[in-house]
Amino acid sequence: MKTKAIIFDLDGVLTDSAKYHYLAWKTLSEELGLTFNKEINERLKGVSRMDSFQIILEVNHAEDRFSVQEKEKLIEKKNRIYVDYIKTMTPDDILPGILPFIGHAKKAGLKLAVASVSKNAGALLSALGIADQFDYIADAAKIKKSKPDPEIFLDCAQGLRVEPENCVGIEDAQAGIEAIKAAGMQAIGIHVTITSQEPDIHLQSTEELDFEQMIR
Ligand code: B16
Ligand code: MG
Repeated sequence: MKTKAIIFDLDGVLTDSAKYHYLAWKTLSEELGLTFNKEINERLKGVSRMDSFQIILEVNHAEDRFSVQEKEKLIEKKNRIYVDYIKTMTPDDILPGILPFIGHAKKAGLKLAVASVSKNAGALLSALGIADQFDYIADAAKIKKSKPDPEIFLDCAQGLRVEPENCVGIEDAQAGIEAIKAAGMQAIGIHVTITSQEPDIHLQSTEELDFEQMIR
């Protein structure tokens, strides 16, 4: 099947903002006396803010500790910590290999989209100076189901007016790989901690992205 579009995840693919999500959740968890570590963090990749907090609470057997309003306030607090981190980000924070890969794809006439469930995606893409490189950026506020549901990837395909079978998705999270495959697309994984479905191509870093070799 001919590739007509490439759909990028943001956190962990275009830039390493995943580390700031981790640090922000760690700060909040420590304040609340909750256990939080890299293993738990892996499960939060591609998962919405509230769903992420629910996972942390579940792991700590603390599902009933806070009311809905308290949870809303706490995730807002996590977001303020995260937003402070990403304020420091610049075009220098785009991961290696991404800009040449985007350049090749555009030259070949492919459409490009961003499938991030982050409500900070617009601000982050602007800070990186690449918002205008994409033909479509999914609006996380309109996406009802977190990855591994295929909703956000199907929304991007629709936004680009390209059939899912002609799309390639690039993800760093297991939930994202499952979402891409469930959408009927080809998946490129970047340093994914694989616990179930494997991507079609698995790379250790964005530096290994090679347009000529990987996109048909
Ligand atoms: P926010 P992605 C996801 O972005 C992150 O992987 C996930 O860790 C985060 O909880 C989610 O965005 C929501 O982000 O709190 O900024 O709305 O990987 O889909 O680009
Ligand atoms: Mg990601």
